[in-house]
Amino acid sequence: MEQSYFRDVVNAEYNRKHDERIEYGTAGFRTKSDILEHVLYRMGLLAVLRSKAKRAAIGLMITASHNLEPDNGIKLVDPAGEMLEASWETIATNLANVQDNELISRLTHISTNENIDLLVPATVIIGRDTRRSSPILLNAALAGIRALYGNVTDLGLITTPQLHYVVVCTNTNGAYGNPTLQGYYSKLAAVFKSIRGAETNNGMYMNVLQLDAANGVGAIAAKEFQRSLEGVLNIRLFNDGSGNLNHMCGADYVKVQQALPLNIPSETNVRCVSIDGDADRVVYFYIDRANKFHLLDGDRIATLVAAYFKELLETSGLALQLGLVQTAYANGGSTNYISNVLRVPVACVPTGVKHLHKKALEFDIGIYFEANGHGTVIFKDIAKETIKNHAKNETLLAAQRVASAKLRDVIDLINETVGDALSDMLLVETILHAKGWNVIEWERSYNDLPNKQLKVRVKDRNLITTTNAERHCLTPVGLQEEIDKIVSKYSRGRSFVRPSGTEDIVRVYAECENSSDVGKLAMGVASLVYRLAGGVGPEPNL
Ligand code: G16
Repeated sequence: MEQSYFRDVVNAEYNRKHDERIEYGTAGFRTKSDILEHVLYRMGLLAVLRSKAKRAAIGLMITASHNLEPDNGIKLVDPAGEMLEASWETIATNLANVQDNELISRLTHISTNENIDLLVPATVIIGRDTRRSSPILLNAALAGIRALYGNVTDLGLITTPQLHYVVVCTNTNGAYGNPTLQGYYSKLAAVFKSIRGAETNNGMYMNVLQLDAANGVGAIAAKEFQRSLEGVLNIRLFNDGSGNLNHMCGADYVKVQQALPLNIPSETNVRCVSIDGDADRVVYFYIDRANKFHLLDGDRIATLVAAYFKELLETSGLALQLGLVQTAYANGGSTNYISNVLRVPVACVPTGVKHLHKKALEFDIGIYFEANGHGTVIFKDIAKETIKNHAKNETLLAAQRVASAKLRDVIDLINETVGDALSDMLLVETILHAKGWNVIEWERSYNDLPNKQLKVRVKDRNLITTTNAERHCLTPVGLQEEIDKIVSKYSRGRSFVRPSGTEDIVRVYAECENSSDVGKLAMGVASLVYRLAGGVGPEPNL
């Protein structure tokens, strides 16, 4: 049965056109768009097998998220809206790299090894971002799905988190929400409005927000919210698709450069927000009276959310376990605040929301955010049940009742499947409104340590290996010792290096107490990477 089932998969149009090896990285396959066609075709094939294996709909998202326009990529979304299971990442990498004449035998091998019943019907839900290369790559993926007789729901232009949302809604028969874009918009907008109530402003909180949409697909979603929330939250939209994708704008640019994105007017103390190219990351920022730029990144969002949930749990009298997950990029100031002031348990895992999500599942309420603004909150089913039942309890005191109802309602504002820039933004706005805070009061909770990120080009970034949630470098041998020597010269200094899983570079992170030293520290470590790990091109500089 198996060999013959795969007989139609050989398609000369989607043969490999180069021999470059490609890996399923931090967030799927991601590289120059012109070498991806055969990979997309093969991922169409694989998505069908994954759907049969799980007897559920699978998602395929065509995007390179924060990368610049010439790149593209693809990631698979598992049935509960989570990232593809790790063991299938290896399967995906192997399938993407086999020679054309081995394609049938590799597919046969996967189906035997994974015990897949090929008679089970398959459904693949597919979406794409606004890159020029996305339609061609979409055709390749569709050809792959059809070659294995899979059913397709093509959602067209869609943000990554919207695709995750539709996948989980489809697989839960609508229990998580209506499996359409309209379902997504109306669920979030309705709950946002109902929590906010009639008072659109509160205390120092003003309902005006400047949004930089990175010229990406998120602009389409932002326009929907701009329309449906008018008067409740007034969104001024910039970089709405007419300029270059992620070019000097968007969440990654703002986070790494710690600078205003293009086109955002520099208005004193006005709350601004940047999302990235596929709207799964969000950071806030503002310009103060002295024209100084202030960043409120994923760490700030995580701490704001954690403090809010902690307060609601305490007031409502619920004993649910709250936990927060970060990565090595989390600013030392935030980790210190979470552990010593909020007293919420905090865990550190490797980069990639797949790792954070998995760890967050261990808590009743797990909050996870990368410093780059990628994150969400997830709830155990039992925690949701407990909250719902508690809110119904008629013997509660008034304050307990109000807090329990808020907890119950806010769950619906959160896209639990994966980090969702727009849902996260609505959550932040809800919390700031509830507290009556402007952006300055939000920032007051703790001080960030000055920090800097650099990128270093090397011949082969995979020569750098790390351990201890990427905080310690194992190879090249000797590099970590040299990093330690430099770091020891700086008060509260910390630095680490790791190969990126989405760009062909090594990332360097550094932080220390003194802002005038942080550039020197980052440069010192970047030069070490350049010298000891095979740097290519010009030496790194600030
Ligand atoms: C992706 C991942 C994030 C990760 C980022 C950078 O984000 O989803 O978890 O932090 O890449 O990863 P790396 O440092 O390995 O390049 P996005 O928004 O680009 O999909």
